[in-house]
Amino acid sequence: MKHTVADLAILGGAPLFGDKVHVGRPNIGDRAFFFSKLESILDSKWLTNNGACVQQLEREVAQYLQVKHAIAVCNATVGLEIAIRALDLEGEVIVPSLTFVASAHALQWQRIAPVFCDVDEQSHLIDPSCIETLITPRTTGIMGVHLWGRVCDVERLSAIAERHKLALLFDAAHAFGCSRQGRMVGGFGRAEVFSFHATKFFNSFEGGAITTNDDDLAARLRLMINFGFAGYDNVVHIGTNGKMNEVCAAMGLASMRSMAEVVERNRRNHAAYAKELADVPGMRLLQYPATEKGNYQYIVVEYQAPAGCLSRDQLIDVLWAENVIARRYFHPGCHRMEPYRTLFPNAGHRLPATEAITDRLVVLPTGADITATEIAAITGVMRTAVRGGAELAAALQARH
Ligand code: T4K
Repeated sequence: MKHTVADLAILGGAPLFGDKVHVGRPNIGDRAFFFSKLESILDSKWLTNNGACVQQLEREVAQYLQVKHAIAVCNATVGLEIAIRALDLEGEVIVPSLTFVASAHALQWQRIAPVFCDVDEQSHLIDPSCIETLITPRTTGIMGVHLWGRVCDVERLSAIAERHKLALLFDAAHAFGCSRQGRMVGGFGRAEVFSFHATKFFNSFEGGAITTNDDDLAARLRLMINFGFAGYDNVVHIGTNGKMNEVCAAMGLASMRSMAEVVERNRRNHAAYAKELADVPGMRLLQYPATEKGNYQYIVVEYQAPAGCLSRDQLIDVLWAENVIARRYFHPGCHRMEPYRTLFPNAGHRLPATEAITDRLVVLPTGADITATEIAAITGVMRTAVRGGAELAAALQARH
């Protein structure tokens, strides 16, 4: 434990961890199952293009999410691009700026302008009360993002979308296994898109899924992920290559088999962080609703530096020196990244909550590899750093 400022690695003490402890460390699913699947993939000589593992993963995902169609894709970014095209979106689409840049890029990549909307300061989710003022004759859709695995106010968003005849799509990259009022994420809006990237609690190395209850849309999505082929030599639609391969699907199936264990571990980690951070000034740990299913995959802290204490960025520097690779997700907000900063230089004026939140965010490591003792050590550093007050802040300032 680091009880004094002088123990901190940034001031010359030994780092807390010999090896780096990262946010986003993958959870490795059932290894024996994965290896046996690899053997059968190699034996079958069927490596991609709607193979047996992909089909099995799609069935299992659809059943788990209680949705009619789950279409496996190579990653969520391509999944979003395909869903956006399949829904015929064009012109402008309303999307939060507080998200991973892929949500905005998936639109801009297709020359659709992302119109950035503010979020609710407590939940970090798109604020429905800000949406209607952003609607113009060019608006064709709303893309909600279930950030951190917390679920958007789907009822209000659906009502707005219906009233203005807009398509409602969800970036559900963070929300696999989460529910709202007992309904699993996957069936909301016209379609939802999940990420199974290595850094997600449920991973297929790279991958994702588009889910929908709309049969026609599902048929269209299936054509689009495979160049528009509707059988040998028969192309009936414009398409791309969005397919998931068999090895990724096998990893997804292995993750499926260890998912409950990982979620329980994440839930316990979250509770441990909550207990440890309760007495640290300036820290607010984002909570997950206890009555819903959650995946607890992000430990998100809003740090508002008490007067004179070290800043958020200094706190991150302190943690990195200890080999705790905390992140500032999703700083500085999409609207401050290119090309959006240049295209929409005034967007920040209507995003006060986003601007405030992005300056406070600290995302901490969790997952199957982190122990309660390590969490106590990480939070101990944070406590010592904040208690170091003005003296530590000045010492860190002097280092720059
Ligand atoms: N929408 C939202 C809301 C998203 O958050 C994302 C992705 C998407 C859409 C798009 O989904 P995909 O197209 O990726 O399926 C990472 C992930 O690459 C990205 O998938 C994720 N969100 C985002 C939140 O995080 P970076 O740029 O932070 O990655 P990187 O390389 O810095 O790695 C993150 C941390 O994970 C590091 O501390 C190292 C650790 N790590 C990473 C990998 C890949 C490992 O320990 N092992 C690994 O194999 O984007």
